[in-house]
Order: sequence, then C-alpha cells, then structure tokens
Amino acid sequence: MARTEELTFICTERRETAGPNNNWMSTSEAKDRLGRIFDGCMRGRTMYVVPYIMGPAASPFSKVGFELTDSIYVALSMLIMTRAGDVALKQLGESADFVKGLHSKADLNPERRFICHFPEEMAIWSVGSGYGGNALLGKKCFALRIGSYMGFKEGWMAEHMLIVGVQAPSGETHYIAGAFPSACGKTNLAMLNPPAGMEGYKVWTVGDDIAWMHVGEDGRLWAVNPEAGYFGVVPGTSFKTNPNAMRTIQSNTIYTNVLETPDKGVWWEGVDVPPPDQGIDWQGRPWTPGNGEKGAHPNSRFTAPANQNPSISPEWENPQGVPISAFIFGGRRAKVAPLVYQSLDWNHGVYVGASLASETTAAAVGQVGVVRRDPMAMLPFCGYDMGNYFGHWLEMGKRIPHPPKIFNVNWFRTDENGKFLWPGFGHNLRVLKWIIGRCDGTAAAVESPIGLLPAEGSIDMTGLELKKGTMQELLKVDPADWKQEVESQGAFFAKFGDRLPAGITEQRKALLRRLERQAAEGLGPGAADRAGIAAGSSLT
Ligand code: GTP
Ligand code: SPV
Ligand code: MN
Repeated sequence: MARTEELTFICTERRETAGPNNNWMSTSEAKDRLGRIFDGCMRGRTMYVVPYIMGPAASPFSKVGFELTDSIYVALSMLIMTRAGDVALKQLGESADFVKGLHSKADLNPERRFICHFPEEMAIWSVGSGYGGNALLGKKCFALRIGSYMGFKEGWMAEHMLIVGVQAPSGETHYIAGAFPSACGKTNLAMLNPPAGMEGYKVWTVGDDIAWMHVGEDGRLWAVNPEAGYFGVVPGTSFKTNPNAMRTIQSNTIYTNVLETPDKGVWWEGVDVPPPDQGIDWQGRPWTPGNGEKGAHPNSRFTAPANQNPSISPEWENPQGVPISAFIFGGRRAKVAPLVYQSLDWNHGVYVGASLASETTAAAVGQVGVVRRDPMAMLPFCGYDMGNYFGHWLEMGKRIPHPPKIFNVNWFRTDENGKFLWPGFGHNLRVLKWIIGRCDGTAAAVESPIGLLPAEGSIDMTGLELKKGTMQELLKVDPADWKQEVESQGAFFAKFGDRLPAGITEQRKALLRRLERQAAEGLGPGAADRAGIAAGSSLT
C-alpha cells in the first residue's frame, strides 16, 4: 500500500555512482539475489508483456519500455498510465533502445522484496510488491530513477514535477512546473479549480507527477508529461477539494485500498457523501462507521486516464511540450517556510530546491509527519549521486538562456492550534497569479534574507477574507527559526562530501550572511556594517 524505500536499490558497478542518497547493490549481486527469487516465481500464472511509451507518441523526447509482469493489476494499470501496445511497438521499430522491466509479485513477502534499478543497462527488476510506485515500472522507476540518470548523461531533466497551464483573463497562458514531495499536493495543484472571485482564470493540466524537460531552440525550457494517466491519492479527494479529479475518476478507474460499499461501490475518508452503514475496509475486514479504523488506507490510490480530466490541457500531448515560465518547490511545513517567496536568481533557486524539507506522508512506508529533507522532492527518485544531481541543476542554469524563475511555496503552515492558516486548493491560484506576475514584472515584492516576498496587497484576495494578521503570519520569516533551518541544511548537505558542488556551499554561506545582517540591523541602522557583516548579495 506504499513505496518501500528501504527495499529500493540503485545497482551499478561502483557504489559511488549511486551516492549516499540511494541504497546500493552491485549489478552482479543484485542479479544473483533477485534472479534466485524470480526463478520459477511465475509458474502457473499468466505473464503479461507490456510494451509502452513514456511521453507523447511522436515526441522526440519519448522513450520506449517493456514490462513483463505476472500481475493483472499491473498490466491493466500500465494500459492506463502509459501509451501501451501497438503504438509502442511501432515507435520502437527495429531499435533495441528500450528500458527492460521485469516484475513479479512473487509471494509478496517483504523479506523477499526488492526494487532494483540498473541505470547503466537501462533495466529494472522489481519483485515481491504489487504497489504502484514499486510495480508500475514506467513511473518512478523508469521516468524518474532511470530518466534522471539519462538526463544527467544527455543534458536534460527528469523531475518529480506537475505541469500546469494558467490562463489569465487576457487569454495568455503561462506554464508552471512544481516539485512537491509525495502526497504534498501536485495532483491537486495540477487540476486546480479557480476560487470564487477569480472566475476569469482557467487552469489546464499538462501533468500531475513527472516532467521531462529539454532546452528548446528558443532558449526556454520545454516540458512534456511522460505519463498518460494519474495514480492519485484518494483520501481527501472530493468535489469540494478537487472537482476535476472527481470527474476524472467516475469511469475506467482502478481503485486500490479504499472502502468497498455493499453495492460494490467505493468510499473514502473526505469524500462528499457520508459513509455507508457498513462496508469492507482496505484490509478486507468488515467495517462500520466509527469502529475506530479507517475505511480507506491514507495512501489508497486511483488510476485513471488523463484524457478523462475536464481540465486537460489542449497542449498535453504536444510532442515539443510546453514552455516553462516558473518552477515552484513546496513541502509540508507547519512552521518556518512562508506561503511563497521567490529566489534571487537561478543558483539561489537551485539552493532553495536542494534545501526543500517536508513532513513525511503515507506515500512511503515509515513514520508519518516527521520533517525530512527532500531536495527537489527527488530524494527517493534520483537515480544517481545527488551531489552530482545538484551539479547538473547548476549546469542546466548555464545552458538555458531563458530559464524559469524559481519559487518556494508552503500551503501547510499552521496556527498555534495546528490548523492550516491558508485555505489551499483552489485558493492556491492566488499564489500562482503572484508568481506569474513576478515573471511578467507586474507583481510587487519586498526583500528578505531568504528571498523576495509578496509586497503587501500584491496577492489577489478578491473573494477571500482571511482573519486579520493571518497573511502576516503566513509570510513571516522568523530569524531564529531560519538560523536553525540553515544549520540543519548544512548538516544535510555535509552528507554529500566532496560531491557537493561549491555552488551549493556558496549559496548557503550567502543565505547565512543575509540572515546575520538582518539580525544585526535589528540592533539599529549601520549595525551590520559596524559588526563587519558583509553584504551577501544585491539584496543586502
Ligand atoms: P503523489 O501522487 O504522492 O506524488 O502526491 P501529490 O503531490 O500529487 O499530492 P496530492 O495532490 O494527491 O495531495 C495529497 C494530499 O494533500 C491530499 O490528501 C490532498 O487533499 C492534500 N492537499 C493537496 N493540496 C492541498 C492544499 O492546498 N492544502 C491542504 N491543506 N491540503 C492539500
Ligand atoms: C509518490 O509516492 O510520489 C507517487 C505514488 O506519486 S508512486 O507512484 O507510488 O510513487
Ligand atoms: Mn509522486
């Protein structure tokens, strides 16, 4: 019912290739160990052979994969999540250039479960799990872990990002790509429904989880969604929070780990309708409302075709992709991170992404709600040494003549009672509007040590009234919190040793200087200069 990160491996000749961010096994050991589990494991079952394309058919950026599996769930899900079948065989032609995926649920025993990636030979072996991220090999295994390795070698980017088009009342559309850790709001943002007061806007979904991005001839960065469906978090999905998702999942949809109702329907916590009087819970046990158990697992999922989404972008299958104006990074942070801020430039933006942190969710097995660093939301998905990955990001900045502007958002800041300060969901469009305004030069910002914050009144609040002081609270940058934050960032980056690019260390030092300077200025005008704290950037 969730990804098992501790059983997920990058398998290469040398350990250094995988980096401290990955579990590593040597190629030969992995093949030996998994080979023994695979041996005979499909006996008596049907083996499905699924040829598929990641990316729009006919796109120069698309890539072909094959998945062999003994799971009917996996075979059917791949038909939804990818462009599968003849179209993939046609695309491949006589070429042998495809990712070789082997999957078996075997005996589903966690003791004999491994999800192994061989980026050096474009292969994936997954055994012992039937869960999406472990078993639908086109998604995280290929499009991110193998894809990020290919992008590093070939000069493009494979990211854990939604892609969304925001059309203003003027008719102009800006595309934004956003990285949020698992179960932190990508699908919701990708399908956003404008709030009351912003009816003139239209939001178009290009992708909800993964972006493959290349530098275009016009010097901008262009993104395609390699997937053809959504593997989305079910709990909390309702006509109130995400009407487009609700409309998408009315038919041709596979549900896992939800409550089964007596009439063979589905129900989950947070849906618009009250629970049935009884049902079968996600573990297959009889369930009644209030029996102390959840009907649906917190990471229960739907698998649905993207073209059923009423907000699907007319550009979503454009072989060239869509041009990206802005990147946003975001996590779940009850404190510290403000609602939104803009980085000072590309390199600072890379630092903002690299220092992303978020409270853990049910999307991976393990403790939920603890703050963990998750650079670019890629910690579980980067198929090589993350120090080199940061270097790749810095390098891409030099190679993109008109790079996206980079922002950080946090929908999840809470008040002293633990209640979310920001209404989120459709209202997040207010923040996207400010971000687009920054790209166009029409929205105002004020300087802070961590970056550029919205100037007072620069976020469109038409149709939304917040309690007095809430916006100030949402945008607060607490110097003490941030000092601690920078220390914790430093401890994290130290893990990458000499693979950590100097550019990251420089950004951290500059941030520290700006914070110290602000703290000193709190002591009166000129105090920073008297204390000899140098200006860290054009900001100070
Ligand atoms: P993965 O598929 O795991 O990569 O997740 P995701 O990033 O697509 O997350 P998703 O949009 O499915 O959201 C996960 C959970 O966060 C759901 O329960 C949502 O209801 C909740 N959520 C999404 N957006 C917001 C928001 O703006 N505010 C609040 N409070 N909750 C949100
Ligand atoms: C995630 O965990 O980020 C997901 C679901 O999108 S999975 O495909 O399982 O990785
Ligand atoms: Mn995801």
